[in-house]
Amino acid sequence: MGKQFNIIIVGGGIAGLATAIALRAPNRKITVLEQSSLNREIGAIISLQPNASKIVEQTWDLAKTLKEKGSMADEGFQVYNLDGELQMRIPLSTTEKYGAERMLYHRIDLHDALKKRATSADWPGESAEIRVSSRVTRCDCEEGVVYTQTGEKFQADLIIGADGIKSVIRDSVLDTKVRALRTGHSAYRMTLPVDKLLADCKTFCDVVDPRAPYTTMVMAHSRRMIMGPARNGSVYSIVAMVPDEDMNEDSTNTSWTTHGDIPKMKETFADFPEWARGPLSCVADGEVGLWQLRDIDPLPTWTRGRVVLVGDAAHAMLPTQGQGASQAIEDAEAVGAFYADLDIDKDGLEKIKEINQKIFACRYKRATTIQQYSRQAAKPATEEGSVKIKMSPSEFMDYNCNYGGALEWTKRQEEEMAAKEAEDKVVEDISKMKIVEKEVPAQEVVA
Ligand SMILES: Cc1cc2nc3c(=O)[nH]c(=O)nc-3n(C[C@H](O)[C@H](O)[C@H](O)COP(=O)(O)OP(=O)(O)OC[C@H]3O[C@@H](n4cnc5c(N)ncnc54)[C@H](O)[C@@H]3O)c2cc1C
Ligand SMILES: *[C@@H]1O[C@H](CO)[C@@H](O)[C@H](O)[C@H]1NC(C)=O
Ligand SMILES: *[C@@H]1O[C@H](CO)[C@@H](O)[C@H](O)[C@H]1NC(C)=O
Ligand SMILES: CC(=O)N[C@H]1CO[C@H](CO)[C@@H](O)[C@@H]1O
Repeated sequence: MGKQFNIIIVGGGIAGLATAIALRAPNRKITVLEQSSLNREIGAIISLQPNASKIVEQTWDLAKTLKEKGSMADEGFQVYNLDGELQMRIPLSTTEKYGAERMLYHRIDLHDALKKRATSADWPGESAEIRVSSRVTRCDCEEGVVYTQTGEKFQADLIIGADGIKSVIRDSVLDTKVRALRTGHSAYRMTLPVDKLLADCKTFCDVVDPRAPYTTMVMAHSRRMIMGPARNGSVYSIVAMVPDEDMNEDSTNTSWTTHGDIPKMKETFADFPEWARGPLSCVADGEVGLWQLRDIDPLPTWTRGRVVLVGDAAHAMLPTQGQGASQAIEDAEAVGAFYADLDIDKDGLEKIKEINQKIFACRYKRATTIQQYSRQAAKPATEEGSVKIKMSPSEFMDYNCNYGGALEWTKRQEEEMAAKEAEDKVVEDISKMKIVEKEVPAQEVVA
């Protein structure tokens, strides 16, 4: 047996754990450095789009584990307007079209399942080790060294920057401080027991069955509520998005997450249909969080030397498409696929740099397009003063779901590129012809 392939993953969130799973193989040592104690993963529901749920449930074989925890396949979208009228109802069984379902999980359940899959000896490949309370402060990308706050130093052949939207690894990769940007949007988040909704919130339950695996949205011009169930329909999650300036809270508080003030939240949504406001009165004080939503601009690169960025560190995005975790999982699959054949006995730094570039080239366009679309989808949903919704939630479904993994995607991109080059050549030829045409009268004028 030859040398061991030594990998450090900075960050034990969804991106970091997923990458640990994807990289697991014999003779590889994977260490995840996580700043927190990993015990306080925040609740609420997270959805995975079909391409990502396929990776998690089928490729990584976690369907059964997640089912036991109460995972639910989302059966569709329904959208109501400010008058409380149903605007559209789109049944959404994606299996036939995309080969997997859009899944709804409790965030804690998904995180736990990934953690176990990365660290348990029950799965093939060497299990990853998670070191908690290890806050990384900086990284030497060429040497492959990370330093922790407590003065520890770790060296590896490959370093994965999975340290989220405030990534410090990103700063080392780009050699500059990249700031998370305020997007002008905030979101109230709350998770209610369904039993409580059924007992205390009858007007709401008459319109929406909180146990049914359906995503419900109420869209006003600039505010919206997005809701759905998790854990076999026993809990119900509500995200209420609002532009910062429409929020009745003190928006001078620049903390990213604060305690949401229920009376102020209710004031902000006062013109919403009575049934939709019901749950806002059902929730207990202290159970509402207010998040200021931030994202980052597309980065010029995700890699330098032995380091490659994944997840929010590479492409933090607004939650309007519910794609943050899905894109993190697709990144992880890509890292696993491109590193599958690395032979650490033969391949050195040059090969690692080359693979990291391939990962970036494969993932950049798709993740960036979805990131930009998530920003665009945060824009007002109706024309000012109108109740008609211009945004169709099915619009982007095809693009979101049409992804068969990193290698397939690279092949497809290359084909598209070749097709585009051929097309550009035709366009170029045509434009040359036009220039000639235009030059003729000009010459005539001169003459
Ligand atoms: C309101 C809201 C709703 C969302 N809803 C959805 C949804 O429905 N579907 C979806 O797909 N996505 C959703 N997302 C996005 C999703 O949560 C993230 O995009 C996804 O979890 C990927 O995260 P990550 O692992 O890259 O980063 P994070 O989850 O931020 O994890 C980063 C980890 O790194 C650790 N860390 C950070 N810095 C350091 C350091 N210096 N040293 C060591 N460790 C460090 C952190 O403690 C953390 O554990 C939502 C986000 C928000 C804000
Ligand atoms: C969810 O339902 C499945 C069966 O459909 C069951 O096996 C599982 O134990 C349930 N889990 C929870 C948390 O309710
Ligand atoms: C801002 O929010 C934080 C977190 O909830 C809180 O501790 C702090 O007191 C708030 N500051 C102001 C000025 O409201
Ligand atoms: C879930 C899933 O994998 N869906 C689609 C992903 O993309 C490929 C094509 O690239 C489709 O064939 C899958 O149906």
